[in-house]
Amino acid sequence: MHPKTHALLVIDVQNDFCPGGNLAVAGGDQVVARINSLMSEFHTVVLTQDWHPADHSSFAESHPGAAAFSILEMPYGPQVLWPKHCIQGSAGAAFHQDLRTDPAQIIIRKGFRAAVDSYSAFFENDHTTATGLEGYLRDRGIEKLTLVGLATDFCVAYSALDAARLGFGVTILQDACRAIDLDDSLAQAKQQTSTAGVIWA
Ligand code: VGL
Ligand code: ZN
Repeated sequence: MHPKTHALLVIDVQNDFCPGGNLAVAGGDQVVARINSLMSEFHTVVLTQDWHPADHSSFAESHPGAAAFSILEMPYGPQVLWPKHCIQGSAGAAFHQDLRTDPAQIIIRKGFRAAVDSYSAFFENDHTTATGLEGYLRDRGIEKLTLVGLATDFCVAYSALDAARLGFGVTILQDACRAIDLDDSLAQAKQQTSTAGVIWA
């Protein structure tokens, strides 16, 4: 068992990021068993859920003529346009059916504002709007985080980067994550997070 000051943060293990889903990550379902067993090692388990309205601005479908996986300049910076995914209340937004959810003491939903995406579990992509997770973790005396889930190079990496900048000790367990790897995004994510002090284990 890890000390009580060390929490497990499980990012977006949802059907749309698993094979057959609308934004399927290769091998996304392969992380479930490992994450389930890791949950038994932590006193505090946090789950996150990507949770978009149907007209979300990060969807290519919201921008007529725009191709999926192209980049659009938004008021808050460049944004990848994704296929529609994780629509609030849909089967695609549900957690993978085999993921243990009972050990989770809080589920953080993100990306529910149509105008701004949220890769990170801490801040939306404008880098200023907070989800409240920082306050929750600090109130609970959490100092260290282990991150797992989907996708390594987007929501896991952005969450890790913010957590490290906020002063948490952060480890990403690579074998419990899977990546989208768009245009070298995995290598870039590793580089950027490592510079911020994130440990890739
Ligand atoms: C994610 C792209 C869009 C993720 C979420 O969970 O990594 N990626 N929305
Ligand atoms: Zn999303």
